Amino acid sequence: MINQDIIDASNDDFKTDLHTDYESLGARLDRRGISIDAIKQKVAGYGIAVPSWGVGTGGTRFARFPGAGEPRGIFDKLDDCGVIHRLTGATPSVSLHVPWDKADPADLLSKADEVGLSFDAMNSNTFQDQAEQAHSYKFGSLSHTDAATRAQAVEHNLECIALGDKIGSKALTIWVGDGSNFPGQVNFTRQFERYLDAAAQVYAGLPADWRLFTEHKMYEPAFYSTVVQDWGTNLMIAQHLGDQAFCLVDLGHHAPNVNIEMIVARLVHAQKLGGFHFNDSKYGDDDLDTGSIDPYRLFLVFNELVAAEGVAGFDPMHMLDQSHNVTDPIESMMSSAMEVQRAYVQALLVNRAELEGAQDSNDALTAQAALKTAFRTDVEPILAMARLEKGCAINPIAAYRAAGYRAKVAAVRPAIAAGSSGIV
Ligand code: LRH
Ligand code: MN
Ligand code: MN
Repeated sequence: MINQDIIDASNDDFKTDLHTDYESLGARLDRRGISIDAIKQKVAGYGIAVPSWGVGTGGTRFARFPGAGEPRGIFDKLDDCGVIHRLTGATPSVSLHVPWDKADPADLLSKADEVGLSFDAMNSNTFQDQAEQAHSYKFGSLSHTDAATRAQAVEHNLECIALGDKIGSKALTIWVGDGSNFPGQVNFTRQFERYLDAAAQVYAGLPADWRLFTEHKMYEPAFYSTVVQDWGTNLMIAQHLGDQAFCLVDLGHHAPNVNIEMIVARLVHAQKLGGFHFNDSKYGDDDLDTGSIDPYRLFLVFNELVAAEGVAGFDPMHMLDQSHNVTDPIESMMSSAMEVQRAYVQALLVNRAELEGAQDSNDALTAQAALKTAFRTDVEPILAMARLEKGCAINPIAAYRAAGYRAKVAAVRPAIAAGSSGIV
């Protein structure tokens, strides 16, 4: 889809400057006692999963404005995800959403092999009704008042595990929209108990080497209360279910100004941090591009993650989860994956001895300066050099545009009529 000649030609435009910039940054980091090559090696080995549902143009509950060459199904989505990884070298795996991506496991595996990807966490969907299902999720799924509806939701999650197991996935992420829209509509306690009971049935079906991630979200689609509304409830769930259960933190699922990096630290302490859905937000679950609104917060999250490296049992999975309304989704996801890498590298640059010394002596100004020094470092030459050495693009967006991929797929994928709505 994107041949090496195009990448090489694009890289020729940037190579000379990159070498100069890499050397100059290397000299500056050397003065701080940091080996630029060691940092480059770490980021070269760092991967983030992309969401299959992110390569189609998103939408809001008001409208969706489809772009050209929208993927027709999971196999086109995998092609698009392959392009993201081909150019950035940063996204070796894809997270599937079932039933949106349901397909023959052998076909999924051979397509993934063809485009050089593997499968990350599976995601179940009990927030929408499907044509063939017996019971509606209008009033909830795993926490529904009706036992048959809960059983159907449990069964669907087990089906996601069964599919995932055949394609090499090792985790299931559950997010439910269950909640209520009116005070008094539900009994908070009974609804939560029903959820716990159903989630335990899913947990019981996990293979021994799998993890179960539950994802909290403050509101939406239920606007008065949500059954798994915050990290406190999420932690209770993970602790209730057992050792294979962990909390997933979607950055967009908190109230504005909530201290997410501190939530991360608490979950690390509890040994229950399972993974992330990276995105950014201004108001709510906006699903904006990662790092587009508050890159400092993303860095602060990574500062906690780097500080926790080496802690026993600490192995969170990293995924993007965002929706693209005004950009080419492939471009947005490439740039977002690189923003995640940037935050990671900046966090690696934090002088931890200086930070801890300042913390211990209550020197707040020096402590925050230690973070700011790392955050203000332009680490782009490290990321770009890691890409170049992998045979990927120094400037993935430029190479992507030069390749004309969107026009090529638009020629074979039928245009989608305007007016359809929904998140995929
Ligand atoms: C819910 C959510 C969850 C879903 C995805 C489509 O807002 O973040 O992760 O699976 O969006
Ligand atoms: Mn999410
Ligand atoms: Mn979300």
